[in-house]
Amino acid sequence: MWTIYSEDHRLHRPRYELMDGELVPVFEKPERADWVLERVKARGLGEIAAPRRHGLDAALRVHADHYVDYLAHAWRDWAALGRSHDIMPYCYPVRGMGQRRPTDPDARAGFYAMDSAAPIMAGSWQAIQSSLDCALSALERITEARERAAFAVCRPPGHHAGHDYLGGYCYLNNAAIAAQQLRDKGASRVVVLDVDYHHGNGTQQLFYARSDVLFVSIHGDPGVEYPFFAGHADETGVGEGLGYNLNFPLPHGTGFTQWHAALQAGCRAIERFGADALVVSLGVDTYQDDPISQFKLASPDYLRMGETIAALGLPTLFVMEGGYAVDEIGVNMVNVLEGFEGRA
Ligand code: SP5
Ligand code: ZN
Repeated sequence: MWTIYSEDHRLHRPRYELMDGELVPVFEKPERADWVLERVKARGLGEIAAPRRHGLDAALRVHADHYVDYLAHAWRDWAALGRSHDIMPYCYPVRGMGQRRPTDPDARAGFYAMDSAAPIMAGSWQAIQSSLDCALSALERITEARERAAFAVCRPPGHHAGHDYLGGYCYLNNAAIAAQQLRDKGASRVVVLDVDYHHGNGTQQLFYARSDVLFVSIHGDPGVEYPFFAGHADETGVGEGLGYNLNFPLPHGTGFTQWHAALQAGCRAIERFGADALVVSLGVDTYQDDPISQFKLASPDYLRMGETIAALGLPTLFVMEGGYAVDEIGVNMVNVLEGFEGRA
């Protein structure tokens, strides 16, 4: 399958995030994409191509225009104050606050954030756009070149980003935008399958009231894991969307047997749904040595993950999300794709 990759991801390299009460170097770093690309080459997965520019129309189908405008101009307004460190929020509207859209740069940083883990720096917006361009260009391998599958090396990732907020290293929700694009290009029913270790709260939010996009997510139990405030099993959708949101929260220490049972249950629901196309939010932070996660998957397990996803028989777009064990991220990510292609 084709891989779509842009060098522009390097423009986004924030310095710090908060972990255990301490500022630490960001886990979501450019080397992640380097290792993935290297493995794609080493395994001869297929053609590697740069994305074409798509503009923002597709993003505006799922994100608020004032939020996208914030992403585009946040750094300019921040730098105008003479600041050179990454934009990081420190004051957030909570219950009952924050109906009014603020103009102050610090207020805006908090207003548009779910957490402090998606800093913005000078080159971020260009990288964010190139990440989305990768997803949309990879999607065209399926919708226009009529190929079975494609892989987008998206950096920064997207699945924590919601209608009007960033967070968890995510800014534009690449997978959700691709799913909406599939609908807009004629697919009647689309599935987003999220296998990242963390619940894809942004994707869930965007399709929560809709029956045309089924969201299935397997992730660390939000009772004890980020993003805490979404991803519970009783979140099954609302209104028209009731029954079209399926969460599989799993405990810390979960290994592949238990994880794969959840995937198979998710796949049965996907088959019942009768989708025309599948978008996979492909995070490999389920890996046993991931530095911020608590599942116990081993590298060969990712081959089986890919096989099981392939058995759905759907046109499939793979969108890169998390995975922070940089030594193994390439092997694990590409194992899913090779398993999918039946090459292993
Ligand atoms: C795309 C993606 O995978 N985003 C993940 C963002 C996670 N941010 C919060 C991480 C908190 C890590 N806590 C680890 C505690 C270890 N002592
Ligand atoms: Zn994750």
